[in-house]
Amino acid sequence: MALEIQQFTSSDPDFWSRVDALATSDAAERPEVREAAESICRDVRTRGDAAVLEYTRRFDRREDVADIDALRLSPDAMRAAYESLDSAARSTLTQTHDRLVRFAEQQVATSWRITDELGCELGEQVTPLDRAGLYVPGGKASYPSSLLMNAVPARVAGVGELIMVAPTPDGAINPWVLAAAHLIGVDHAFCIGGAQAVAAMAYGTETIPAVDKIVGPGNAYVTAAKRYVFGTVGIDKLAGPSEILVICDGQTEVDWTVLDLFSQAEHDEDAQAVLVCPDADYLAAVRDRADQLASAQPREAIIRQSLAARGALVQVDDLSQAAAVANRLAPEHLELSVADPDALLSQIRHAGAVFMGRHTPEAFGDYCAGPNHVLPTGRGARFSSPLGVHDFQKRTSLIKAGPEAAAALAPLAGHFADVEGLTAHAQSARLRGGA
Ligand code: HSO
Ligand code: ZN
Repeated sequence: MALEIQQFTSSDPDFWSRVDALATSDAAERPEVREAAESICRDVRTRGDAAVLEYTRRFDRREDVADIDALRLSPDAMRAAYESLDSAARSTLTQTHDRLVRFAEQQVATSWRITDELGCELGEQVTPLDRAGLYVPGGKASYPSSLLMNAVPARVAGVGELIMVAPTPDGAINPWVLAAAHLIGVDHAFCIGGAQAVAAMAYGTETIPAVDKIVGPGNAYVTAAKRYVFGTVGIDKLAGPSEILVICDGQTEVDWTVLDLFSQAEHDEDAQAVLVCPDADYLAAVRDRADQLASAQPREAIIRQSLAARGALVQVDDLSQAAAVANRLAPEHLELSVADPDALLSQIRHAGAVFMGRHTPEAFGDYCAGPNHVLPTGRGARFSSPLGVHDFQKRTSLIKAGPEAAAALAPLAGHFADVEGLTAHAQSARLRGGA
């Protein structure tokens, strides 16, 4: 079977429109999904536990559970899952956890204060959120790595309480998810999912505590629900399909490049893998080899579908043009598979995470390098950043004026207030000015 993937070159007259066409359009949410998610949210808001229980029994086929308490995951169950891992598994989990913690610790923002030239003290007080809700997807995207990626920055930020929800269709849950929850020290965990879990954490129910921010990826209903409850609570981002863009100079082992593309394509049929390279022979070699290697992959069907639907081999004039393509697409993951990645990095402006040099596959970042794998998708890297400690901290502004600073600020505030016609503002300011 020949590998199906589109290929085009910079000599094509419509080169840039073909590049643009690779971008994920923020696929207009299907109205029926949005309506269903919103009606579930409203129902949970009014009926609380009873509604959550009903939806869980129905959607997760949990007719076996009689009340919400039966959906609570006990700390003992989480500890037992952790303790029944073999030592290799435990060591992988803890080493990874510790690497993520060390990276996150670099991100902690601290309160600050300065005294300006008027003698006015100014600053910011940084505080962690009181409570965060972690959504752990079930089914094919139930990744223990994602639980760590979402929970570690929250813990490092000093969030007071972590509430975890994870759907358990037919009662099944990934034991590594439970073990990771133990390692993190999740405070409350419930076997619920979907829009009902998002609503429960946003509004609170008799049993499920209301949180201040909900993070973690989910299916279309979860995303629609997150969009709906935003404002009542914070949310991290609206996750779209995952993407990788590999820039290669044509000197990397062909198999390395092929498997890097596959590593993204295997996530799901909507995932995107793009290779940008100035060397036509290399692109041809990748195409041939990808076809052979795909046949040996357990997830061959997903890989082939994803490459056929959204993948591309793009031939450019040189590495600078490759950087321009990357900036245009602002990919979630960008590999610089070239001899001098630092030189090329200086031309990169928009990417969620950059993997520098031939020995740095995206898979390192997906699991254990340290940085977060929750990244902006769908060109979001133009304006947003990876999930991090800052998502779980907030800042409060501080202003402290004594008599001298007040005397200096009063005329400025007073003048502005006059212009805006706000007399009480003007008087309030000038009373402090001593004039
Ligand atoms: N590449 C995925 C993250 C992931 N990979 C989880 C493996 N497990 C989205 O960035
Ligand atoms: Zn991945």
